[in-house]
Parts: sequence; structure tokens; C-alpha cells
Amino acid sequence: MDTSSTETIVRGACPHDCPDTCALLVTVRDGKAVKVAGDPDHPSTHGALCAKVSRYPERTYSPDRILTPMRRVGRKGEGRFEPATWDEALADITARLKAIAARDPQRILPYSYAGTMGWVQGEGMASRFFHRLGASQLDRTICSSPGMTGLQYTLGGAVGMDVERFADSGLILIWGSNSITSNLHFWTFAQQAKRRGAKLVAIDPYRSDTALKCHQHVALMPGTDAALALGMMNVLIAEDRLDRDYIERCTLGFEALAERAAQYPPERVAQICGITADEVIGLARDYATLRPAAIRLNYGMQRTHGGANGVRAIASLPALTGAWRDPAGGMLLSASHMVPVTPSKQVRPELMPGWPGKPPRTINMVQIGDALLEADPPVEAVIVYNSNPVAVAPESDKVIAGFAREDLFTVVLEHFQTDTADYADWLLPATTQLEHFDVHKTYGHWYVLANNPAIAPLGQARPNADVFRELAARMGFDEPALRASDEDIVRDAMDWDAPQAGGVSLEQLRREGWAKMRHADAPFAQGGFPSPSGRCEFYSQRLADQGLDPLPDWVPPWESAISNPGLAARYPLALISPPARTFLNSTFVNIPGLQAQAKEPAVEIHPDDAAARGVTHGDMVEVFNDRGRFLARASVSDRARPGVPVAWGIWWHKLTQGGRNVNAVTSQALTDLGRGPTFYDCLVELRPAP
Ligand SMILES: Nc1nc2c(c(=O)[nH]1)N[C@H]1C(S)=C(S)[C@@H](COP(=O)(O)OP(=O)(O)OC[C@H]3O[C@@H](n4cnc5c(=O)[nH]c(N)nc54)[C@H](O)[C@@H]3O)O[C@H]1N2
Ligand SMILES: Nc1nc2c(c(=O)[nH]1)N[C@H]1C(S)=C(S)[C@@H](COP(=O)(O)OP(=O)(O)OC[C@H]3O[C@@H](n4cnc5c(=O)[nH]c(N)nc54)[C@H](O)[C@@H]3O)O[C@H]1N2
Ligand SMILES: [Mo]
Repeated sequence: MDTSSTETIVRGACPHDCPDTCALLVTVRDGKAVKVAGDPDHPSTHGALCAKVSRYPERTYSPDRILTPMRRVGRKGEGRFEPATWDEALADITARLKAIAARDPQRILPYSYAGTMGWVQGEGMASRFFHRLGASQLDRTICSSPGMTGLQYTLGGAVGMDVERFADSGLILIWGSNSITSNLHFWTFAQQAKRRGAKLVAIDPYRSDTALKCHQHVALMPGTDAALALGMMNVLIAEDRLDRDYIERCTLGFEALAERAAQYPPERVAQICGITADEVIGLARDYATLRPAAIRLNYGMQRTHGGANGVRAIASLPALTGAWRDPAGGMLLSASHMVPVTPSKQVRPELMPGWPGKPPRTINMVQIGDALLEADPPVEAVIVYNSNPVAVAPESDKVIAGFAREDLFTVVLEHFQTDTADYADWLLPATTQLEHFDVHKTYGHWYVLANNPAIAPLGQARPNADVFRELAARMGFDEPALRASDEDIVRDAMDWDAPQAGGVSLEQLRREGWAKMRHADAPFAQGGFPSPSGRCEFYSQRLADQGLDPLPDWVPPWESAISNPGLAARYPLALISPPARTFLNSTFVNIPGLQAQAKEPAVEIHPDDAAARGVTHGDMVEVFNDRGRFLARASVSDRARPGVPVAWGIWWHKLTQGGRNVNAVTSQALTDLGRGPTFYDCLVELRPAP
């Protein structure tokens, strides 16, 4: 008898919604995953994982995992369930969906986001199923769509620098990003650049961990980034610090942009942004002279009314100075189109009834609160996977009231009993990344990664794709696209024969773990952007054709003293709620080791704001506006800007003292372009908790 234990290393990929998408090495001993480590050979992972994902085995084997299908027995939202079999669950769900679909399939709504970013367990089979069903389409806008739209209208797509090249930059503007929290593996390259003499500047209302480690911190007001970028242009043009040759050959609409920038002299910009004119001028001069000049823009700056215009303005800067000429110059917001993805082959919109002329209606996920309460025809069923809307969507009181509807049929595929799972009629156990196959691209580097299953599914957990494949069969959908295997979906999701893919095969990817997409060292040195003109479009004809402003501009926040003085008189504080280092949106909030580090919901307040309200460090405070209220522990610190408190995201409501997290006060208003959320465009008042 062989009593020795077996140990293997399985190649995986981190599934989370993060620009880093790390290459993983999972150690499996006797069928159990005992360790998850970063692959030392993968250049951007370089053997290091964040504190969260190193705890992936703890999360996977948590005693709180949902491991069997569960049927609701209590009142809606009470979170009381009894175990059932998969057959009972899927038979009942099929019967319910058939009955609703017979009236109008648009009364069924999928709700999903990026709990996993995988091509298979994300939207592969699930979207095919909902398209064929004729369900309402979900506009998946809760994170990046303003920025993506801004890039589309400027560069023509989500293209950007190779993250590894930031190590050679001479200036790095870290703009709207707390990289140490949300983009740790970029930060490693930024530090290499710093050691080689680069200047690092953080542009962020809050003096984040990242801002603390930069040479300079420009603490502008939230939602004023476009004004700052236009002010920098104003100076670059006035001082003739331009790359005229690059502008001539690789851009469109310079004269019009120059006129727009003329409206933003440094003094006006200083007033809008709440900084000094010297900061504007100094930033522009550094940007023109410290080369190569690189911008790491992140999504934190596009969660206000003018978010997309902000991205348009900032994305125009590297073309003005010709920063793209250098491999270590240019900018990076998202690089997801550096991978030759083929989304329509992946999710098959043509399966929708009425496609393409009259497809089913679209519901914006940001406005799920209003949709569940007011949509006409009403939403009668919602199927949630890879998301926790009750915690993460804005204006929680409405979201909760919507999910609490007794007449709403709710199915939730989950690992844990989240705030959303509490409202399920059926709670279905999903596998984690260690238990299923997938392939990932990312938005922060140029790699595609494979995730091989390391262990067998725990309990009765099933991969999302399996569940939707079986639901399709039970509904009687027999199109081949709905019977496709996981591998078929992956083959459909990318053009494997495109030159960028370098001839890599799926088999090779599974074996080696990752493959870098092939691009020229400085891909836009000669222009060649994916825009209609092939140029960087300062002036966008496509926007003009829609009757929209063809040039980037500063679009004021919905809620600010300038745009809404009446509201600002009652609620003078501009609250932002950026990601916490210990959590990934609302994922990991229930993991004891990480929860202990974060302790409890906190709000950081400038000493002047605290004193004016009789708040001292460590007090419990109530943060409120007309939409709602939540409790948080006050941390009084001058790292917060006066007038801009910071509440870290995103706690589960049920794990907070007052039963509400920060989204109790955020609004469902949308951005200028891209129909995105405005989480950081939110006026509040606060006081010591009663
Ligand atoms: N640890 C951790 N990592 C994460 C996440 C997480 O929750 N936790 N979330 C992941 C997700 S979903 C995403 S989308 C990404 C990116 O997520 P981002 O939202 O880009 O997150 P951060 O990089 O933390 O950047 C937010 C920073 O922007 C600042 N900020 C807020 N408003 C403004 C503004 O108007 N202008 C400017 N210039 N700055 C502003 C905030 O103070 C904060 O420091 O991160 C991913 N990575
Ligand atoms: N106030 C405020 N609100 C915000 C933000 C903010 O900065 N401030 N950020 C916004 C942003 S950028 C984003 S991206 C959204 C994120 O919102 P969500 O996409 O909802 O992200 P998570 O909260 O991480 O929830 C993902 C859920 O998916 C589950 N999951 C993971 N893998 C799988 C799987 O394979 N199968 C199934 N069935 N489930 C799985 C996890 O257990 C988790 O509960 O939140 C937004 N909300
Ligand atoms: Mo996000």
C-alpha cells in the first residue's frame, strides 16, 4: 500500500476584477489545495500575490461556503433556507421561468458583473442562455463604461501601454488610482522607475497610501479631472511645449481643442479643482519635460458626472506631447483590446429574438433599484451570478426594497450567503476558481491566462456555465451554441489566429499558464490608433453626429457647490468611497482574517470638518443625505481633503452596525457618456451617531 502523499502544482489565474490578473501556482496535496502562490516567472505577477488572494484557500474551504442548493423557507430577505437537490431546484426554476416567459421573457432579468472575469464562468454560457430566452438585456455599466467610452471616442478602443514599460518612465502621473490597493503589480514597476530617478505624481482628492509614496500629490476636488487636463493643455499650448509633428500626423482636431483649452487658464482651473495655479503650470511643465512621460489612469476618476469627458481630456495629453513615441511613454487605463477578443462570437447576440432590429429592452445595472420598483413591464424574475447587487449598487434603500418584493422570483448563484443571497428564492452553490476551468484576459497587462481546475468541486457546487447549460436544455433550447463545451466557448472568445496571439494554442496556454500578446514596443509611436481615422481624435465626429459635444470638456459633478448650491447648503461634504485594500469590492468582506484587518466601516474626515461637527477620532458617526444613512467609525486625519470625507468600500450591509453600508447614500444618476455610475458624486452631511 502506498501511504505517501501526492503533491502537484496546478497553473491557474486570479479570477478577480482587478487590472493585475495574476498567474497562480496552486499546490494540491491529497486532493486539497493547500497553497496559492504567484507565478515567479510571470513578469507582472513576479511571484507576489496580494493579501486577499493569498487567502484564497481559506475562502474556498470556509465553513460558510454554500455547498448545496437551498430553497427559501423564511420571509423574503430573512435568509432562511432548507437544502434541496439540484433536480428540485432546476425543475422549479425552469417551470417558473417558462411561465414568466410565456407572458413576456423581458420580465426576466440577469444580473451579473465581474465576480469572475473568466470567459467561461463569466458571460460565456450565461449570456447565450439569456439571449436565447429573450430576457431583458443588462447594461453592464457599474464600473468602467464611462472610461471605456471615453477611450472609444478618443483612441478608438481600450488600448494602452505595456505595464512592464512603466519601469523605464521618467515621469508617472498616477491619476485617480490608489495603486498600492488596486493595482499592486503596476506599483512594483512604478517603484523601479522611482529608483531609476523618475518623478511620481499622484492626482487624487485623498492622500492615499500611494500618494504618500509619490514625490508630489495634487489633491483636486472629485470630478474636476477634465478641468485639470484642459488646464495642462492650456499651458502646453501657451508655452509651445507640443510635438507639432505628432499632432500633424497622428491626431485630429487640434485647432478646435486649442480653442477649448483656451477657456481653461490655470487660474480658472485652480478655482474649479481647489488647487493652485502653480500646481497646474508645474504639472504641465513636468509633463512636457520629464520623459518618457507615462500616465496610469484608473477608474477612480470616472465615477462622477463628467467621468467620460475626464478620460477623453486626459487621453488627449500624450498625443499633444508625442509621449506615445516612447515605449515607456503614453498612457494606460485599460488594455483589454490589446487582446484580439471576439465578444459577439462569445456571447451570441444573434440568439436574441428581434435581433438586430428590435432586441429585448435594456436595463442599466446601476439603476437596479429603480428598475425593480418601477420598470414597465415589471421585472418578475432576476437571476444573479458573479455579483452582489444589494451591497454594491447605489441607493441601497431602493435596491433592498426592490429585492424584498414578495412577487419577485430571485435566483442567486453564489459561494456565500451575501446580502443579495439573503433575498433568494433559490440559492445555488457555485464553484470557486480552484474548482473550475477558465481562461482570462485582463485590463491591466497584455497577457491571456488559463485557469486549470486544481481540486474537485466542493459539496454539490457547480460551475456557472454548467448550470446555464443545463437550464438551457431543460427550457428546450437546442441550438448548438447552448450545448458548447467550456473549451468551445474559449475558442470562440478570442481570434486565436490573429497575429497578436502569436500562434498560441489553448493546449499550450493550459500547459504554460499564460501568453503575452504581441505588439510593437511603442505601438502608437506612429499613430495607428483603432479609431475611425486611425488618429487620436481630440475632435470626435461620432460624438458630433449624435448631437453631443465633439470635444472634451469639464462637465461639473451632479452634486457640488457649483452645480447645485441649494443641495450643497444642506449637504456640504463630497463623499468618496474607494476600494479597501483588504477587500475586492464586496468579496472577502466575510473572510475573518481580512475582516479583522479592516475592523469595521470607517470614514476618514479632515480635522476641520470633524471639529465643525463635534466629531472626535474614534467616534461612531452617522453619514446621511436624502437617499439614506449609514454608520461608520470616524478616523480624523488630514489625509482627507477638507470637504471630502472618504468611506472605504464595500461592506456587506448585514455586517455593519446600522445595517447599511456606504451605498445607502450614493445615487443612481449616470455619467455624461457610457451610462455609468456616479459613486463619487455624492453630497452628504455627517454627525455623531445618535
Ligand atoms: N484591494 C482592492 N483592489 C481592487 C478593488 C478593490 O475593491 N479592492 N476593486 C477593483 C475594481 S472593481 C476596480 S474597477 C479597480 C479600480 O478601482 P479604482 O476605483 O480605480 O480604485 P483605486 O485605484 O483605489 O482608485 C480610486 C482612487 O481614486 C480617487 N478618486 C476618487 N474620486 C476621484 C476623482 O474624482 N478624481 C481623481 N483623480 N481621483 C479620485 C480615490 O481617492 C482613490 O484613491 O480596482 C480593482 N482592485
Ligand atoms: N460605493 C461604491 N460602490 C461601488 C464601487 C465603489 O467604488 N464605491 N465600485 C463599483 C465597482 S468598480 C464594481 S466593479 C462593482 C462590483 O460589484 P460586483 O461585481 O457585485 O463585485 P463583488 O462585490 O466582488 O461581488 C462579486 C460576487 O460574485 C461572487 N462570485 C465570484 N466568483 C463566482 C463564480 O465563479 N460564480 C458565482 N456564481 N459567483 C461568483 C462572489 O462570491 C461575490 O459575492 O461595485 C461597484 N460599487
Ligand atoms: Mo470595478
